[in-house]
Amino acid sequence: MNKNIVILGSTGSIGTQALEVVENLKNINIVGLSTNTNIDILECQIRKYNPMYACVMNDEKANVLKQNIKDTKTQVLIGEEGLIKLATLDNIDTVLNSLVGNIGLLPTIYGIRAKKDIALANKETLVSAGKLVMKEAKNRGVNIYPIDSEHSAIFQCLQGNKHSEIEKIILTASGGPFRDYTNLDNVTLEQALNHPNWSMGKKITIDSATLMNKGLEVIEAKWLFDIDVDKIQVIIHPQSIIHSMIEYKDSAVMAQLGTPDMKVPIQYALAYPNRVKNDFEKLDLLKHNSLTFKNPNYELFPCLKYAFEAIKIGGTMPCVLNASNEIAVEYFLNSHIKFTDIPKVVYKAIENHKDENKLDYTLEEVLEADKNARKFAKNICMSIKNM
Ligand code: MN3
Repeated sequence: MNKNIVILGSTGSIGTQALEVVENLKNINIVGLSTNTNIDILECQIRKYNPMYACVMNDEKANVLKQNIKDTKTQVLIGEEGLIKLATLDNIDTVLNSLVGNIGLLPTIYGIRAKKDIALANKETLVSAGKLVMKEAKNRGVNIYPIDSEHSAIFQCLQGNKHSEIEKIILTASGGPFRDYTNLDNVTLEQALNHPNWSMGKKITIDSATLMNKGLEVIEAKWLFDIDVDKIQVIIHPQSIIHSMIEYKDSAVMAQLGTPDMKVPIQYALAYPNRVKNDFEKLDLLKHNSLTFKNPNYELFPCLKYAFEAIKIGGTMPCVLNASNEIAVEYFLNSHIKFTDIPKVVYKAIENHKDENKLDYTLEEVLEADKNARKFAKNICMSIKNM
């Protein structure tokens, strides 16, 4: 059976790999693609896949693209409105959301409301509003297929087993480029961008270096798999061969292994429940002398600690954690603040938000908390920058 999909964020790391997967699967039609500003790559994709629609976040770039692809039938949409239109098109089955950051939230929510299945790489969506997103999905009978490698692993380990018999989830982390460091005061942007195992976009690479990525994934796992955070254990596994595990009540542990290649979880999300033959690199365990494990250092990587704290507080606190982190990472990427300032900004934003917090929330309250946290975090970053 053919499947019609849109890929939000098709020019990024996950988006381009998703298109490779689509080529291998052969039964998938690309109806829509989108980019933030990368219209040259998007134009190549349009000429190759002939989608009905293409969306560009940036107005000016959208107009340039319109001129450049006049000879094609693809219609150009603009901005968040365009993303929402893509996510709710009548003739699509699945929205693959590989947007970066909280911009992915509304297209996911509207996609779910239009009864589209979601292949989700945008973890910020679940961090900011996991409770809402999962409730909407449940009410409408929509499936959310994880694309994050750890969550795909957990999803795979769940097949054929009972959710009620899960004892705990063991979320593995590569530990990032600084996993063996004892002091991070003088680490550089270049070092932080140099991930040892995975090749990914800049934002997630920095999040991996601070371990905020793992913190966001703890929250993502809590919502995706409806599990108490106290039952989620983070463990550093530098080789990134075991992508995560589930321990069941009978003490059996299920693990999913593979080379660190995002195309595997992307394909599983798009082909589920089928396993389709491909030519991706096979795992050769004989090339790995050992698989090792250790506890994360919560003092050196406080972002991970803050993520656990934020989800335990609940309400819009994880949204504030995520929003302030997005801003701090942006300032770090522009060399305006130091690596060790990132957790400081997040901590201040959490402290600032404490009094306003409540357990349940509406979409409007999430968007409001997000906006306020960004503004607050920007002010903190500016004061650090000008110091
Ligand atoms: Mn991951």
